[in-house]
Amino acid sequence: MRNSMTRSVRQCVALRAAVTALLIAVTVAGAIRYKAAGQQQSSQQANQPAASPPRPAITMASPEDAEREMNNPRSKWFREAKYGLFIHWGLYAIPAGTWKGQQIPGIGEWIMNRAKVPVKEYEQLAALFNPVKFNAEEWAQLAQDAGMKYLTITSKHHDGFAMFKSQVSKYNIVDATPFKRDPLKELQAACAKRGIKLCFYYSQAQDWHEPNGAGNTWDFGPDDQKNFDQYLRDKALPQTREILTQYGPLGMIWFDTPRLMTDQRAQQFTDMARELQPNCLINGRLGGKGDYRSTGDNRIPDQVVPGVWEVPATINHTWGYKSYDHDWKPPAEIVFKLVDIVSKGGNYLLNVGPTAEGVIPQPSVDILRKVGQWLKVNGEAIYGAGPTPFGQEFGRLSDTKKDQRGQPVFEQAKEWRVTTKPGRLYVHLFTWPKEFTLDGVKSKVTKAYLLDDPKKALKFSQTDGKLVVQLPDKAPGELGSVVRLDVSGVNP
Ligand code: FHN
Repeated sequence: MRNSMTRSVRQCVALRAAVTALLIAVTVAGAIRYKAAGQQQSSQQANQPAASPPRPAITMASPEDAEREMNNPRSKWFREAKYGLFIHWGLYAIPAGTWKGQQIPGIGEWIMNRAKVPVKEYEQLAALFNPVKFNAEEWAQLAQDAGMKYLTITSKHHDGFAMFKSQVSKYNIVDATPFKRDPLKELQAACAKRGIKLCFYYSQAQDWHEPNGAGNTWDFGPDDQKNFDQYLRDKALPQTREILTQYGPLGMIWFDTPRLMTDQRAQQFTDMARELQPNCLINGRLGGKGDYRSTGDNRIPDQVVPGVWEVPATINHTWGYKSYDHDWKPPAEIVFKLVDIVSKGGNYLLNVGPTAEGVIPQPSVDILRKVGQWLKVNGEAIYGAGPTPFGQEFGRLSDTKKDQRGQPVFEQAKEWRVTTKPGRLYVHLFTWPKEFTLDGVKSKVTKAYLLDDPKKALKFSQTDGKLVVQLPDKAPGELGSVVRLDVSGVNP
């Protein structure tokens, strides 16, 4: 084990420069195309079969922009939080993936679009929406037990239905359903009690309920023949004002799929948010510049990405509840992804899709709680932690395998990751060698121990930048164990 790990680390060091150079070239070239596509990749994915070439996970920022993102006081809490709960909840939880007896392929919250359900039919779901089991305290408590520091919930998704009391449109949960309660109000109180930052998703461009909103071509014809500015004026902007004024301080507004959005249109939202809540973050999918960037859905970059960014991700394969999607990612995979993302400099926004009764499916609850237990022990290596100073641990470009564009495929390695804080390196181990060898550690290691057993110092030696840490026979953590290295001097 030791030899193979040492060998693979050495090989990786040798290849690191070449890999990085190639990756930057690939990513930057792809990023230009991605930008031109207006960050609509995921909705395109939702509409297109697999034929189009793979896109890079994220738009790269210029060094100046990345620096600006990192120094933005508004995003300080976000840069430290690292892990948030995404909740997609709306009328689509009623059909739960099935329309008129047919299972509709794709993500659950897109059912109206995928099955081309006319507005007049879809809106009848509102009269059936009565999530009597919804309990804001339980949801916020779950986020807390899971170790998540912020909660981002759909206030209005593309179906156009507001999950909050709105004066702008009667098509909202208080006025149009037998439930009559405002779940976002209840969540505001429950999150505030626990110090969880409340954030609202708002679909600013797609609104399949409105004749002039983007996206509904089956009822209202092509988007380019719509009066999109009127839709913005009559619904999206005034509803954005409502969510910015009715729920106290928000952590952020999470806009999405900026179809038809121009810089000028986006600026109206930005101006409103800055005026009403100067501390509220704007994510990267408004259509103009946000406070940080989102990756594509479920897309984790291959290497460290400078700046501030977030990976929105599903826990199964859908965002909105689908009764027959039981393919849950196990806790070990979620922990690995969380560590992987943090070691590359990002945040992880992990989604659950509650049912029409207001219940978060039990398997997702169990998974989140298990990851939360891991974070109780190892959280200091995640919250407020920075990316790795190494990079060889991520894997390498294949010598033989090529993707559809003829570019070498990145072969991910999963043995270990590193996160950092000033004076500390956290080595996350996902396999368990007898001793862990790390080349290229220039600063002096003064102490080593496992976060599972902080009182027991681990033996180590360090010669010419090569560090060897002796490990106990058995891994203490079921989902991954973390060795903390205290170092003096500059990392690594
Ligand atoms: O179309 C939406 C989708 O339904 C979901 O909300 C995701 C979450 O990131 N965003 C869009 C696709 O990227």
